[in-house]
Amino acid sequence: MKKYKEVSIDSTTQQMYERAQEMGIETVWERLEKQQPQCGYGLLGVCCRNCMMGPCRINPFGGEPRRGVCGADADTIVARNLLRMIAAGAAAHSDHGRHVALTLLIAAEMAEKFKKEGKPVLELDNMASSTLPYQVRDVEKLKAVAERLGIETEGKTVRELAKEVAEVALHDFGKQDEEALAFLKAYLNPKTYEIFEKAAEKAGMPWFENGILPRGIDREIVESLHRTHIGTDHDPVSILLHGLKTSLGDAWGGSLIATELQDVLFGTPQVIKAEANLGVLKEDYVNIVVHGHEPVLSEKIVEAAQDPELLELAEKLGAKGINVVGMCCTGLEVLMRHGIPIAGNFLQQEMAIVTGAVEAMVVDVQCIMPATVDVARCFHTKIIDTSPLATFPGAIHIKFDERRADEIAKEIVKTAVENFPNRSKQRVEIPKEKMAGYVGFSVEAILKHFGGSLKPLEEAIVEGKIKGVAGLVGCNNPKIKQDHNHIKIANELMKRDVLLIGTGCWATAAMKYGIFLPEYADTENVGPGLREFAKEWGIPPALNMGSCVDCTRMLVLADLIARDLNLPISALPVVGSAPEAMTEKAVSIGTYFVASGITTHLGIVPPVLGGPKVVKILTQDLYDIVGAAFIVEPDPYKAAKLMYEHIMKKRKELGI
Ligand code: XCC
Ligand code: SF4
Repeated sequence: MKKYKEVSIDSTTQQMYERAQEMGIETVWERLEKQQPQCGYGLLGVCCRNCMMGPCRINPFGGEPRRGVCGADADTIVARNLLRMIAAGAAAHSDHGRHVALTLLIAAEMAEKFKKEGKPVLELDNMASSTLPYQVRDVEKLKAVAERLGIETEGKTVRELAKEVAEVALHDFGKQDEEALAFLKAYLNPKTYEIFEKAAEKAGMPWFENGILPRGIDREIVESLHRTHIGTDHDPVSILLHGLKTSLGDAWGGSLIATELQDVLFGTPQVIKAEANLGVLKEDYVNIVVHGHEPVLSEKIVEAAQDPELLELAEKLGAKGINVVGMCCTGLEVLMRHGIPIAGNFLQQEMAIVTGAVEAMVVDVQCIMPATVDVARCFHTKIIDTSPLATFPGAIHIKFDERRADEIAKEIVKTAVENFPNRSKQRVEIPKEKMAGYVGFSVEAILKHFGGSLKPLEEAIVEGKIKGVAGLVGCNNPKIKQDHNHIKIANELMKRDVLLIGTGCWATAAMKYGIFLPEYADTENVGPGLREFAKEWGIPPALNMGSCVDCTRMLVLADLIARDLNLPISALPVVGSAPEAMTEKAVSIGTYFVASGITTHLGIVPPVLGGPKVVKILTQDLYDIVGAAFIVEPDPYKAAKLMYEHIMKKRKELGI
């Protein structure tokens, strides 16, 4: 068993991990230990199970077997496996995006139906009626998205516009022509577009019509599975080019649609102060943890928790109120928009239950460990699964239906409230630590903060006050001490006057250590230039841009800077990093960052080392193809140095 100090730098995790050990509860760290030694073939990416002549594996030391039964070599197998990871990650993000687009469409159609039934027309036309399960909270954003897409906005009701925008989004998923995605065309600057168009030709594969421009979000994912089927694509170059294309369908399609339409439905984040870490759980309250990814659910849980009848019930049962807190990305969604506290990142999901103070963990999709059900069995906690596509054996199933969102959300909250009397008070131990921070830095909020344009930021970069911008993303991974690399890399970059923007479990990590407080700029972890800039503008030295799908906010921001300077994104002094990457989604994000022109660091070695050609393409050749590539470096200090060097190289190329 590990010592508590080995698993995390977060004292709340350490405390709860120790408690779990005392109670004999198995957690992610024990399960990882039981997996040791992990399969060397798997780690190198050289095993293939794509057909039933296999499984095959290649000798990574150059001896026999050099080929699978079909004749595929190590590079083919590694490239195929990587493409499947990208496709799965893109699928997860994009299916989330589809769900949001469908929700907007359903709401618009319901508004139309109610209108015909003679309900208040004005409210329904504006999609502001409380009879609708989902309303349009940000009409300005809806108009802005519509305008970008070239949809005529004059004289149209909110309802009509919402329907049209949702339809364009849904069309991008299923369209069959060779044109690039409508959303991509609407958001991407022409210089980067041109790079996508010419990428395949540069890589020596002119038969890729339109290069790596994604045509249909679903289509590229399906084609990934097709290409990797036995006996189809065997050239690591074309396999990886399609990987770039699929990931771009995620970036400038699925994830972008998720972010933009969530803003339309739930409001575009604005700067707001909130709190993070397990200390946000409250001893005398009904604690509900919303965990997963889709605010289509968590927004409604937050609403239902304010229902007077449910609050009354909670009081009747001895609670002071209902405390909704977040976990992982859905937590970030409600944090960004409403300042709902976030209890933790990926490796804290079991820890939250170990407090003994959680009445219900309400989950939807992605990054939810099935082990939560086992940990919950040791307490009174109920795991409630809600998505028709994610069922957890042993959980309570209250499946969500957007048309009856309010009713179901209330049922879920009621289930949690009624569980309060089952809590054993003696078995509650909530860590005290929590940290405040400013969140809500959407592109719109950043623009507003800088007085309507990115000029102040651009000038600071040109002057050298800020050397560049780093986008930090991604998960926790128990192979790395929780948050350790997130924080080290962040500090090492800020020391070198690199402004940070970030999302996902990185953002929660940063918030827990106070990095989202403006005061953090006064610490020794921030260089003088960045400190001056942060103080001048009253911002923290790192900006929380939201959840994983909100990585597209970072892309849109980079794209705006690129537009202002009339450059492709790849010319900018920007870098990306996923210091503790874990999911297939992180692989897709890393790939689309690189494809979009942002050189990106991975702190976990992805399973590619068994394919030398693949490694060369990913870490070198891509510079010539898209102007960016991967940096793989597990050591956070070395990683930060390499990222900084990349920024300085870009500055030099720009002559600044
Ligand atoms: Fe999941 Fe999104 Fe990774 Fe965290 S960061 S472990 S993907 S919750 Ni996106
Ligand atoms: Fe083996 Fe080829 Fe089948 Fe893969 S596709 S399992 S390498 S025979």
